[in-house]
Amino acid sequence: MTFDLFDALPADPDTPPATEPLGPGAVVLRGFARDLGSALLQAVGEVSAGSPFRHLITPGGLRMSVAMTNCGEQGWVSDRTGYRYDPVDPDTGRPWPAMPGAFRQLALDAAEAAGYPGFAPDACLINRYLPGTRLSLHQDRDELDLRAPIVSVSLGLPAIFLWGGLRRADRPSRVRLAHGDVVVWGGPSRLVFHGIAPLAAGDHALTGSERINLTFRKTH
Ligand code: MD6
Ligand code: FE
Repeated sequence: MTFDLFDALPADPDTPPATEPLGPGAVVLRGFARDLGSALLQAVGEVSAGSPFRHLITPGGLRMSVAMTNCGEQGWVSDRTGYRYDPVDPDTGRPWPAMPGAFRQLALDAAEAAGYPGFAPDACLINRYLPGTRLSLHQDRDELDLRAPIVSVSLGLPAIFLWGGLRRADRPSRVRLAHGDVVVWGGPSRLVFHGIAPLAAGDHALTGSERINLTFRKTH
């Protein structure tokens, strides 16, 4: 028989619960990636040395305020012709940098902790925010397999995540995401509208004035 010493400790009223439900099939894992933060950010630097951050153009012709790059077998891109996943970085003409092992393992572990075992992402979109950068409400629906969840990792400055509903007009709730928080969602919430409110200025020990977000997807 085994028992865990920590089970006997009373809950600390000042410590928020580690897992916060967002909606059906969707959770925030508070601080899940915090200890990996500097290693993940170093790997982001290596990825962006191969495929630099860029401001994509939406099909409507607008320049996105978020700067993006990708790693893995597929990368999410947008241009005047639409949104797509592409195995080749259109800016370099080469495949996207490989997904670092630490990224793949974190995505697998976070998905499992949220109830989605065996998550095998083939794409990691990396978003970079500076003060004022925002991401308007959208659905992630360019992936062929909508049964797989999405795992989203927040690093650096905190942001307000807008969590809406299945209709664009549904009024979003506001959820603060801090360095190391991981959001996992799938199932009935997979097509929920979501976004990021304009980033507030700040100074983070690891990223200075930036927020970095990693979103892992299974696209094929
Ligand atoms: C961000 N995230 O947190 C933007 N999409 O910077 C997303 O758009 C997103 O966090 C799908 C699933 C999780 C996400
Ligand atoms: Fe999204």
